[in-house]
Amino acid sequence: MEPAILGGKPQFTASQPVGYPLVEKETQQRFHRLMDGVFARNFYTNDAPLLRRLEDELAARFNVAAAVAVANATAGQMLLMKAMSIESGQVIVSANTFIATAHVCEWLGAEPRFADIDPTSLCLDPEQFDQPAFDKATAIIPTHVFGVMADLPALARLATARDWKILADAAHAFDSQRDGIKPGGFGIPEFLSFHATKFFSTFEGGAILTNDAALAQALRELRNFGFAGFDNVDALGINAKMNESCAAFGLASLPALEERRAKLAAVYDKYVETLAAVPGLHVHDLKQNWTNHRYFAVFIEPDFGLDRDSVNTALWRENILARRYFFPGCHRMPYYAAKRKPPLLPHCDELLGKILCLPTSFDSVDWLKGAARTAQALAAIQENAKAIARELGSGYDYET
Ligand code: T4K
Repeated sequence: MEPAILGGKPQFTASQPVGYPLVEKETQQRFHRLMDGVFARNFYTNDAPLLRRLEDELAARFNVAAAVAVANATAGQMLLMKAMSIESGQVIVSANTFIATAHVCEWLGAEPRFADIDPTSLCLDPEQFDQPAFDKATAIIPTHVFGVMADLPALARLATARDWKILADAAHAFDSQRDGIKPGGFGIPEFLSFHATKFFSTFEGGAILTNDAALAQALRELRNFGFAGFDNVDALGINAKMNESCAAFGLASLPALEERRAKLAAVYDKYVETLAAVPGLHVHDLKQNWTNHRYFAVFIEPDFGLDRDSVNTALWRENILARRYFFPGCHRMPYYAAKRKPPLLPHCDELLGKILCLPTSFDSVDWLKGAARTAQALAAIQENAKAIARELGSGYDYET
C-alpha cells in the first residue's frame, strides 16, 4: 500500500485516537437504566447510593478494605498526599509519568525529584537511589506505566529503610497484577484513574484503594470540604466528590470488563504477530505481566529508517492518532526544566525518544482489523522510509 503521506488513501476514514473510549452497547443500556433510578431518587451527589455501591464493588474487586471514589485521579492524589501529610520536602516521582503525578506534588508545596526507569517495565528503577540527588527525599510515588506494575515490594523496602512515605499512581493499572496481587494489595495506598480514555471509565473519576480504615475515613472527609458531620469542619478539605452519573457509568461498565480485557489482549497479540516482520521496531513486551492491555507501545529503532516523530507524522496522515506518552519526560517539560536543570536520566531520555503508543480500540472498525490495518500502515511506512524522509525533509509537521 502507498502511505497517505506519499499520496495514498488514508488507512482509516475516521480518526483513531489512542484513547477511543471503551463503551459496549449493553454498558450504555445499563447506564440508562441506572440513570432512571438517579432521576427517580433526586439524589445526584454527596455520598449518594450509586457511589456507595461502586465503592463496595471496587473494594471487593481489589480485595481492599476501602475504595474511596473521587472526581478524578489528580484530585485523589491530592487528597491522599494531604492525608499523609506530604506537603513539603522532596518527593521522588518517575520522569515517565503523566504530568499530573508531578504537578500534584508541586501544588501541595512539595518538590518533585525526577527519577529514571527500568527499561523493561518503564516504571521506576529501584536500583538508582544511592545518589545525592535523592538524599533529601521524604516520599516516593511510583507510577504503574501502561498497566505494568512497578516493583512495589522493592520500593516499599527502600521506603521503609529510608523512612520515606510511599503511595502509588495506579492510574493505568485497573485490574493489573504483580505476583497475583492487585493495586492496593501491597500495604501501600494507591490511586486509580477512571478517565474517559481508561480501561475502566466513569467519564471522569478515580478511586483511592487502601486497607487503612482511618485513612479511608480521612479521605472521605477531605473529598467533602473536610466536613466531619453537619456544621462541623475539622480538616482542610476540598470538593473532590464523584457524582451519581459517573458512579452509574462505572457500575454499568463493571459487567463488561472481563470481555473487554479479553478483546484488548487479542488486539495485543494481533499487533505482536503482525509487527514481528517490521524491521527497526520493537514492541513493549507485556507477556510477563498481567495487565488490562489498554495501552500498546512500540519503540522506533534507528534501522526503521525514519525517526520516531516522522513515523508519527506519517501515522497521523493515515488517521492513526498515535501518541508519544510520556515524551519528553516530566523532567524536560518546560515548567520543570525552567525551575531546575533537567537531570540526565539515560533510560527515560532514550526510550521516550523512540516510543509511540498505538490505538487499542477503534471507531467503526472491528478492533482486530483495526490493529491489523494499523500494523500494515506501519509496515508500509517502513518500506517507504526513504521516500517519506525525502517528503518530510529535515523537519516534520506534527505539532504538540
Ligand atoms: N497518572 C497517570 C499515569 C495518568 O496517565 C493520568 C491521566 C493521571 C495520573 C491523571 O488522571 P486523571 O486526573 O485524568 O483521572 C489523557 C487523559 O486526559 C489523562 O487522563 C491520561 N492520564 C492521559 C494518559 O491521557 P491527554 O492530554 O493525552 O488527552 P487527550 O485529550 O489528548 O485525549 C487522548 C485521545 O483520546 C484523544 O486523541 C481523543 C481521545 N478521546 C478523549 C476523550 C476525553 C476520545 O476519543 N474521547 C474522549 O472522551 O491525556
